[in-house]
Amino acid sequence: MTPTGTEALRDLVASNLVTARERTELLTGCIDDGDLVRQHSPLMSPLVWDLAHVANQEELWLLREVGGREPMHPEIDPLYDAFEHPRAERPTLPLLPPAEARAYAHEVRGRVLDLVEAAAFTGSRLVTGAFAFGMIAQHEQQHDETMLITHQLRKGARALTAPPPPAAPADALSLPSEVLIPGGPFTMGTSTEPWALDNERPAHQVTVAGFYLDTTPVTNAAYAEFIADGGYDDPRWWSPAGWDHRQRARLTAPLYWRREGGGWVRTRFGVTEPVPPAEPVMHVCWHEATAYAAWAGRRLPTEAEWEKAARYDPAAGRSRRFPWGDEDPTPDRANLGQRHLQPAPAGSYPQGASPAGVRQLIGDVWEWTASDFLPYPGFTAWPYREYSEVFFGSEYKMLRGGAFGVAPVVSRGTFRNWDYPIRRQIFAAPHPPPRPSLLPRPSALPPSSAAGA
Ligand code: AVJ
Ligand code: FE
Repeated sequence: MTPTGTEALRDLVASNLVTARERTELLTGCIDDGDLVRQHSPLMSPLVWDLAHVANQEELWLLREVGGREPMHPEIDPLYDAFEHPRAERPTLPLLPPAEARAYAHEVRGRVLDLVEAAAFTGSRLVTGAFAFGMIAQHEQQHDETMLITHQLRKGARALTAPPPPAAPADALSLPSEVLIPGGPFTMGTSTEPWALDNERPAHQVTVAGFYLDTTPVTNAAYAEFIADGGYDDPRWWSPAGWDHRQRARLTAPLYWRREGGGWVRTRFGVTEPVPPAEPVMHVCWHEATAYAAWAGRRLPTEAEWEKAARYDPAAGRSRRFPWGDEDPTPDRANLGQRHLQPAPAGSYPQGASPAGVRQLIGDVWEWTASDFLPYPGFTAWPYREYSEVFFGSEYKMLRGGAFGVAPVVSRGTFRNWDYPIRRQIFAAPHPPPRPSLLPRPSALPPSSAAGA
């Protein structure tokens, strides 16, 4: 995504807006109106809210801010302001019904495409490099992932289908189990990526000690060993807050897992099947990920460690956009964009490996890190405080790397996601904890606050 020239930017903007809308239409078109207005979980909005919210944000930022147009329906703005109404309350609001929400989204989009035709992408900071347009394409895709999570929470017959990912490559089982990420300084964050969001900025130097990292995500098989070994019943592996939550919420296995016969089955997008052993584990909260890591004799990586492993190229001595280099994601490098409805087996995507040989850092599953959501030194909220700044603090834990449901436009080595440590509905996993016992200099471990320090 390094476009030059106005025409190239126009094409880039248009294609990203169209791709996002096709996905929104898929997610909102494969179920009936009842399922669009129903709340499938108190954690999530009704899907029809996401649809009109996406359109409303597009109208606010592109038609009003950039285009200087008058509001189309100012009376509906408060309904779709995420800060006015928590998700649990949204079903009780006088929301636009499905047909009207679709018409509103369609109307906004038509006017936006007219604006793109005439735009020069120079002048204000908001339009330079088409930032606001990229932000809105990313926003729609982020809500598409949210809608995918809602689909997974929804009870009932399968509505979505996609081909499975390719089988694991022949060398997946013979990879070294872990590799050394060398210690030293590296550049974290970015000041140059044109569509990077405020919390990814600015680029700054961070020093991490050397550490070992698994070459693949944690598999269902490995996680099932933790369960079989009594991991959920042993407070030794859990932090006090984690143990308290495990007791209260009666956690015994990842969300969607159920014992059947001698093994485990799980339900995904309306289909129940045996848990596939080689697939990366998902739907564990930060407390479970942390406990798993402790049981394995490890800990979760800090956010800085994760980003160094994913971006730093020791040969060139610099941080790159992705584990494989600076080129955009392609289907042979990463499982992104809801092309499949599941992560690929551990050891997949050799073309997407990092310089040290770590696979699947980008795509497949979000990875919980040990770090809190903190601003980088020199952070400034832009273009709105409610994207990142209001969430900074120790309440949220950082997720990195993106899952199979993350679109390429939202995917890069600097992208930062966050959620509460008790959340399990997201497509997240404990990949890949360093092994402190193998560290070259255990005393030199970074403090857990190293990220963004
Ligand atoms: C970055 C995924 C935490 O969904 O709450 C969507 C993204 N921000 N609309 C969220 C977002 C505003 C955000 N996350
Ligand atoms: Fe939003």
